[in-house]
Amino acid sequence: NNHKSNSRGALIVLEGLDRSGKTSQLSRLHSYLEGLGYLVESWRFPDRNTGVGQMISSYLANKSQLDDHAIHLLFSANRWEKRSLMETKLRSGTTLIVDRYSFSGVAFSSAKSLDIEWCKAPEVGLLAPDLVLYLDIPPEKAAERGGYGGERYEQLEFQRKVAHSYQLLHDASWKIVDASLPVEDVEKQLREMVLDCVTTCRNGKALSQLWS
Ligand code: NYM
Repeated sequence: NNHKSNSRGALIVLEGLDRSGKTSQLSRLHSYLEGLGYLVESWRFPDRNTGVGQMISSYLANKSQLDDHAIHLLFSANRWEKRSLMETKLRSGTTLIVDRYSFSGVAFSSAKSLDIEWCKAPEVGLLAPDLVLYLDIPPEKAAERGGYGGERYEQLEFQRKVAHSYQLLHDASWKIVDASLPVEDVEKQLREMVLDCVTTCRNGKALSQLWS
């Protein structure tokens, strides 16, 4: 593989309901890309390691209460505080595969009846993903998988609303993958899409910004 020194990494986002399999697919993709010789890092939002991330974590654990708008803006701030590092990594050739991004932000908050355009506004100017992979699973099926951790939002009734919000949000550029399929089948589909994206970015596709 002839890695061009000025070629950039790809920004790849996995989205989906809780228990849709994002986290395990992410780690499989990570190993796959690494095995092919790519520079790759796995990220996730919320990033609970920052000060803002700790406030979010405490909210999700029901240890603190926050106004719906305020927590929405904290989730967004948590992405903004990582934006410049994200850009540096991408421009230096590292591919980032990210567990949740702005789409989770909008889907979860608008499921609480916040206005969808209001929810999108603080995300404008963040880096746009080169690829959004949506792991599609019926809320009932995700709930059957068990392991809802007892955090805020991890309830069937709410997840149904989130699924609806995701439907309003996605556009033709998203790749929708049937996450009810066996893990290996999902993995196989994701590998192809990811490889295609990484190649396009290496060949000079420009970085762009949300929300256009
Ligand atoms: N979540 C995640 C939001 O409500 N807004 C956001 O912007 C993001 C990134 O946090 N139930 C919700 C979705 C999840 C929860 O995520 C924690 P995870 O992937 O379970 O750590």
